[in-house]
Amino acid sequence: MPESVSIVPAPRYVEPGDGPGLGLGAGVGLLVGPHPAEIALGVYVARLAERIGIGPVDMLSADDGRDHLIELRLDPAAGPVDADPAERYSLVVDHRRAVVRAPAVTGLYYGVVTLRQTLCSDPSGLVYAPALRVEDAPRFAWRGLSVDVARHFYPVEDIELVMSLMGYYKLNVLHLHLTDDQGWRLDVASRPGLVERSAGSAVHGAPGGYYTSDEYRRIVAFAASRGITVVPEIDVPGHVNAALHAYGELTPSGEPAEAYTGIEVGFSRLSAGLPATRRFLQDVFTDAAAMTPGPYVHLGGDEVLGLEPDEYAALVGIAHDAVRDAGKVVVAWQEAAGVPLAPGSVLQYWDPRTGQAELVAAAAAGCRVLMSPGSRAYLDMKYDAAYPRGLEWAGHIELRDAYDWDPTLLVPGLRTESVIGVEAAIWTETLTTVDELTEMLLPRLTAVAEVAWTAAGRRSWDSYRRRVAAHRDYWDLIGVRWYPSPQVDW
Ligand code: TNX
Repeated sequence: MPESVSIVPAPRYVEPGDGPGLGLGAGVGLLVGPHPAEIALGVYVARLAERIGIGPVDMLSADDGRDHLIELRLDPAAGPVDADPAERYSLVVDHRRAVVRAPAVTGLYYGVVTLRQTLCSDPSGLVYAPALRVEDAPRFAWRGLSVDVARHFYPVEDIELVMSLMGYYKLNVLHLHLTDDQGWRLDVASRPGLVERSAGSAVHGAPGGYYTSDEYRRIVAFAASRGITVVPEIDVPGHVNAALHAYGELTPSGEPAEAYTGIEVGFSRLSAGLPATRRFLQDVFTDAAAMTPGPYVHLGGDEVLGLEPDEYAALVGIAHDAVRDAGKVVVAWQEAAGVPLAPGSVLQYWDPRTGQAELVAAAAAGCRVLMSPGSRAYLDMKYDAAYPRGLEWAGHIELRDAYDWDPTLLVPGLRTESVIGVEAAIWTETLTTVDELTEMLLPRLTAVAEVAWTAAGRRSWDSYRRRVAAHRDYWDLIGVRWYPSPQVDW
C-alpha cells in the first residue's frame, strides 16, 4: 500500500495510480443505480460528503459525461473473481472519477468506506482522493463483534454508534448478548414477565433497560444498512438468574430467585426436570428467531458449573431444536461441542483451558468454528495493569496482542476450512457508558477487524501500526473516545 494511504483493514490488493487524484468539492456528481438499497447508499454518501466538508453532491441517475464524479455501479464481474460476490469490490480513482464496482450493495458500501479512508486535504483545505486501484475481498465470511448489553444496558443509539464503527472496519456480524444473570434485555411476546420483572436491574445497581420489539427492529434495520447481520444470544442453560427471577416456575422451589447484581459467573442454571423449563426454552427461542431476519440464533451454553453433562446436553438440546424448528442456524459457545448439533452449526471458541478435542471432533462432524480467543479478542480485558477499567482473567491485551495472531492456528488439529471467522467480544461488567465502551474498542477493534479481513500473508504489525495512527482523526471527528496505545505514534 502507498505510504500515504491508511486503509484498515488492509485490502487484498492496492496499487497507486498516476497523478494527483480526484479533487472533491461541492457539486461533485454521485452516480448510483435505481434499486432502493443503492439509493439508500447514495443518500448515505451524500450525507457523508456534507459532513466531511466536501459539500452538497449532485445525485445523478445517468452518466452525463462530466468530470468530478463518484460512481457506484453494481457489476457481477467486479472484485476478485475467486471471492464471495456478496462482499467483494473494486475501487478505481483517477483525476476524473472515483468508481466503485461490486456485485452486491454491501460491496459498494465497502468500496465507499475504503474511498472515505483514503481522503486527504490539500493545504488549501480541498478534499481529494489519491489516485489508486483497489481489488478487495475478505479472508473470513464472519467478522463479528459481540456486545454484552446484559451486565450494563446500552440503548439503541449507542448500538448504532458501535455499528457505524463496525461498518467502517468492514465487520459484518453484531452478536448481542441479550440475557444474563443481571438482566433480561429483549421483550419477547410469549414472556412479557421477563422484561417486566428482570430488565430494571444491572451490575451494581445500574439502571438497566431493554429493547422493545420495535427497538430491536430498528437495530436490525440499521445493521442492514451497514451490511451487518444481527445474531441475538439468549444465554442458557446457565447465566439465567434474570429468567429465574422473572419466573419462579423455573426454580425447583417454585420461588423466584433474588435479583443478582454482582459479577460472579456460573452459579445459575435451568432444571431439566421441571415441566416449565421446556416450554420456556421453546417460547423464548421461537420468539427470538421470529424477530430476527438473519440466519443465526445463539443459545449461549457457556459456563454452567453446576450441571451434570447429561442434564446440560438435554437443556442445550431443547434450545437447539427450537432454533432449528424456527429455521435458524444454531450458534453456541464452545462448551456445547460435546452435544450433538446439526451440521453447519457454529461453535464459538473463547477459552483455551477446556474442550479443544471436543471442538475438533464437532468440527469433523460438520460444525463450523468461530474464533474469539479471550487473550486476543476479549476487548473487555485491560490494556495494561494500570488501566482503570476492564477485567484481567485472560491477561492484558495491548494493541499488538489484539493484532498478532492467526485464527487458524489456535486449536491444534482443527482444519482451516472449519474456521468460519473471527469475533471480538466486549463484556460489560466494568463498563457503564458508551465512552467507556468505545475506549475499549478503539483501537483494538480495528486490529481484530484486520485479522478477520486481511489474508495472513498480506498484513504486518509494522504496516498496521503506521496506518492505524491516521484513524485518530476520524474518531476525533465523530467524537468517540479512544485509547492512545503507547505502541502507536499517534
Ligand atoms: C467469560 S466468554 C464469559 C462471560 C464474562 C466474560 C468476561 C463467555 C462465554 N463467558 O460471562 O462476561 O468471561 O470477560
